[in-house]
Amino acid sequence: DSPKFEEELLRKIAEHPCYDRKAQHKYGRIHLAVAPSCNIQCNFCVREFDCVNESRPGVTSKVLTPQEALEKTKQVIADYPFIKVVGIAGPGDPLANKETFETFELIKKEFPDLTLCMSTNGLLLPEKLEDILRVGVSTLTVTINAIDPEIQAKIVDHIIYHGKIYRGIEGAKIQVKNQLEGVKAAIDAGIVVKVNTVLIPGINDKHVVEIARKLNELGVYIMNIMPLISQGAFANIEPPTAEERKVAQQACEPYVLQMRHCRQCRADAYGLLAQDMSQMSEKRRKLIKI
Ligand code: CLF
Ligand code: SF4
Repeated sequence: DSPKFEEELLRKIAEHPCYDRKAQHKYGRIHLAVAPSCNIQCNFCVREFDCVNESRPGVTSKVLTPQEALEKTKQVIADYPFIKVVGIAGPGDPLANKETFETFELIKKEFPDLTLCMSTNGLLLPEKLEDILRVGVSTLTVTINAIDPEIQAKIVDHIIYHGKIYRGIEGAKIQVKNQLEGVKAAIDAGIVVKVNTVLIPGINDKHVVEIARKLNELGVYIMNIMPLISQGAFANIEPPTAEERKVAQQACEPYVLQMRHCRQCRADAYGLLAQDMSQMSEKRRKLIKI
């Protein structure tokens, strides 16, 4: 709680392209796709794609080893010094992969000034918080699509927790509890938390304000309401219209700051948010040997 710590966090927010709308045109992020495994099954997820809680479907990002991820970061940062954030967001759940922590340790040693960011489904957040803090993550995204287990049970088919499969409401109760406890503990420990909520018409669209109220209570910094990408078990649910999304954001805004510039990045995206350089020309890729 020292003033210096506060000052440092404010700087990190001001230089984070997802946390500060103004930063998106000035500062970039690099995602390192080192985390292929996932411990839950969301009904909108098709695992040939990156985790849809923080990305859009495409081809799954190529998984890198921690060492390869460090090399890639060195090359990219040399070319794009405006990148201030190193994030791990998949292709699966970062907390379900030990490589996530190995990678952050390597990055922190080499680039102590960069902000370390992570996006997770939150199932393992309470038990992994100590590791998250140890490796120096300061901005954390948790995808919370419901705080009511009855609704959550419609969104996630099952979870795998401590080696056991829990389906439906039983799994939903464990996940929601861990997400909320984990978010609270992370904020208490000084991490700046963002929450992603996938807006699913007919499932959680009437529930998002209740989520926002809870986020306010917990001290979440910013909420990102993302449109459903209709696939998997939810292939028949129409995604929300831009207008429906806007209405949801407006309803939540009194409780928690709204992010409206999300690009649903790939797990291996880098550069400015507006220019997903992982999808740039082959020529350019070859040039920087990625
Ligand atoms: Fe990546 Fe996510 Fe960190 Fe940003 S993305 S882990 S908070 S550095 Fe940003 Fe991309 Fe939207 Fe994510 S625009 S998908 S919100
Ligand atoms: Fe898929 Fe991400 Fe859900 Fe895991 S957390 S099932 S990778 S959308």
